[in-house]
Amino acid sequence: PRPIRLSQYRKPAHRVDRVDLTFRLHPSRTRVLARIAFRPDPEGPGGPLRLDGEGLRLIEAAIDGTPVTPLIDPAGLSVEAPDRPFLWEAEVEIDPAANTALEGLYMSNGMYCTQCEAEGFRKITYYPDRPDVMAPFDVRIESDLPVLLSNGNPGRAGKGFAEWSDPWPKPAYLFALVAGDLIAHSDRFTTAEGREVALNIWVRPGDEDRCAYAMDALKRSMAWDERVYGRAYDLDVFNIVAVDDFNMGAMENKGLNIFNARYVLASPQTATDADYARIEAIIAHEYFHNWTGNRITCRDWFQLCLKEGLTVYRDQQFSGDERGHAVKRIEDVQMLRARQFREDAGPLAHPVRPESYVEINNFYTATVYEKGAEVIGMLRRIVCEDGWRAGLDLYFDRHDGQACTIEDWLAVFADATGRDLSQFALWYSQAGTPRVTLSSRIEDGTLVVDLRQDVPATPGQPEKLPHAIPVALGAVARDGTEALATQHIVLTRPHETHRFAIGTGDAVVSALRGFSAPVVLDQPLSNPDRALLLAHDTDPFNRWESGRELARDALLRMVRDGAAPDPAYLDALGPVLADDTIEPAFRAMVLALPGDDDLARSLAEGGTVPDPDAIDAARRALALAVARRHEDRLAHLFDSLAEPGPYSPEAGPAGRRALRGAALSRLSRIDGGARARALVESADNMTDRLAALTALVAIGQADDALAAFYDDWKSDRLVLDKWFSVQVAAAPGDSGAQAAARLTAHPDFHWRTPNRFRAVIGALGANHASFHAADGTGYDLVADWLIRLDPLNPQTAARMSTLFDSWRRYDAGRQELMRAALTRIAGKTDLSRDTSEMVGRMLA
Ligand code: B3K
Ligand code: ZN
Repeated sequence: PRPIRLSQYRKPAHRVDRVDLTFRLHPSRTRVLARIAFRPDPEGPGGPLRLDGEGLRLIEAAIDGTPVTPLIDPAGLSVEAPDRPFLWEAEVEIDPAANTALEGLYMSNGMYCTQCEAEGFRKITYYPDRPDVMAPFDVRIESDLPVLLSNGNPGRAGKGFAEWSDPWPKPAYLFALVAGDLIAHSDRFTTAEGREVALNIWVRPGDEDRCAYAMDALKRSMAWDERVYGRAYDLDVFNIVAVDDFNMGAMENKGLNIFNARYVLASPQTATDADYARIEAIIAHEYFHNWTGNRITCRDWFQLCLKEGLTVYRDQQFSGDERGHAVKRIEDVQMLRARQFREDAGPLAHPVRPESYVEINNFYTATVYEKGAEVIGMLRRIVCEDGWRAGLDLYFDRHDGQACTIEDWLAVFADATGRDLSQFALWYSQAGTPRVTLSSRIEDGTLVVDLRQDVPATPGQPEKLPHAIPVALGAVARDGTEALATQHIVLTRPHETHRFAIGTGDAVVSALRGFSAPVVLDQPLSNPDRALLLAHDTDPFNRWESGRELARDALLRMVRDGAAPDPAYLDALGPVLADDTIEPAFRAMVLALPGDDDLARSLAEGGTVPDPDAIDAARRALALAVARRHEDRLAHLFDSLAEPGPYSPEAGPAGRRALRGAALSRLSRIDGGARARALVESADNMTDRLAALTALVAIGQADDALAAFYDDWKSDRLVLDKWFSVQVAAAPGDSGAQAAARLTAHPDFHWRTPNRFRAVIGALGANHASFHAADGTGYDLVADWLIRLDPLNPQTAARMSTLFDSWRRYDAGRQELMRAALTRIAGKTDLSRDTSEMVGRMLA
């Protein structure tokens, strides 16, 4: 198929004034009756009525009551239509039970459910399925199922039917319908504007006691958006539904958010602290979309970052406000580097606003989402607080009810502040992670900082222009005091020199504080300099970063030169571990080592071919050395951090559990697993229990604990996902490949359910040494399963194929094996458009 290009955007020929849908639900023969009021757009290209449609059986169609016979093709239909407003009526039949792709109307455990973003509505009825066509929707659902839901406010309901009416014009991708035997966990919220909103979280019977946290997160999100952005909710009900079969996290359908059950359901016994934090973040994210995404949507799918980057940015700010910004920022940057920097460095690199795609579902990426959010953060730093507020107010004011572009977004900030943002706009069009090289010296009480920027070539973009890069920097004197408070500069040229008066003869520059831009910072710091920053930097991000760089340096020398664990690194950890004034969650992050994939990327960037076995061995040796060197402190932490009283998911206790779990994982390497074995039995919550189980798997001592865990949780699908995942993700050396092979033969491996598929195949991809097992068993297993999944669920198969994206980093043997695996996938007959685009880009 030919790529779709941003440059070829054309306005729609027809606008929609109103949509009226009736669903007669049936598992294999659902009838959808559509009455759609169309109007030619005088600014559009004209021509016949063109509607998107896929996999629909057209029963009959009429225009203004006169039957018509449209010309049908695999992508939709065309029919002559009058050059004035007219009513289109069509009846189609669809087969939800046969829909394994989980896009359009499908079934999950007897429940009907939809997923329309990006282009799923065309699998429900014929429609101009593009985000710049917005209309109010009225929906009638006919079914004997007890709960029938759609967007907007409820209307009439009776035996076997329910009606819904959504007054806010919306694009079809925000349409949703749910029907099933569901139970609500209900609450209320009164908006700042005085609107009484009924809140419901709909779940399968038996899950209703696991909704309280999601509901609490929803109410906090609603209050936060009013407080921070002045945005109130705009309907009388807000419904959330948890569904077991879902391709991603959740979906922001207007007034009817649909969630992967794992991002709704939580109880202390079944969910970890990390699960609670993710639930809070995703509930907030989908809720925030109501303004950034729904009220103001995207003109076309190239503008996806308009809603996603901004909404990720907003959910990150929310979580930071709720849980503490220092730790949240570190988590976000770790994720950005692990996923987005990796993407940006390989064959799948693309700009935050891509310029072409074959399958849009392949562009819901870390670049669009996470780098998109970083671009928003940089914009805020550049326009400063007043400009940020003024720009956003103008955005909501000017564009409410519209489908917008990145140009519209930037224009509100240019207009509100009078700034020229044309160079800043390059962040949206240039792919690749810029490298900022920094060197500094002190001359006569002046700190002189030289900065250089390079933007690497990426597929299709050999040459780049310099970016506008906000760099926050300060300096720490040798005695640990702050020699220069944080300065904010914006690097705009390839080379720049900046001077700052400084009150000392010697200081260490703490650059890119708070990770002020999504760049790789190349700053030659000695390990004693890094240790100084780890001990004394006032910027928590750089404090953590310095510890991380010390660990990275130690590990790289172990891998490359066979060095012993660096005693200076081990020493530097001591004061941090012992300092009870430092937040436990932060100390847990300092204790964590860079991951294998992260180290592989460092090695590759430095010109060394990464050896997965050597990386794994080095990480384990360093963890062991930390345990030996700090046994007493770690044991003290483990003993003293046990939480008294009942479990609470709040940041304070969660942080203490994180530090305790980090201590446990180190200690398990020297106590033979004794502490973990005791904890796995005594734990009253899933966080501790899973931490203990993970520690046991990592030392190959988990057989009994895994058997007991299975017995306890075999009937709980979300916990069972954890049981599958931990055995693969935490397996030592390359043993995760055999573990995954064994588990894919387990009777509970329901591979058609994306959560279960990811729990095994995704976990194998996350275990670097196992995925890259030298004999290729990891690659083959993943390729076999992708080939099997692709015809049923192309979206999930295509997404998972990205596990192969860094294949060119490795040695000739592994490259050959990975290329063969990719070629085997590519050669499959009838490979989906989704997967073939991904594999094609990776092999290009
Ligand atoms: N907007 C959805 C993602 C849709 C993915 C389509 N393949 C969830 C979100 O970002 O909130
Ligand atoms: Zn989103």
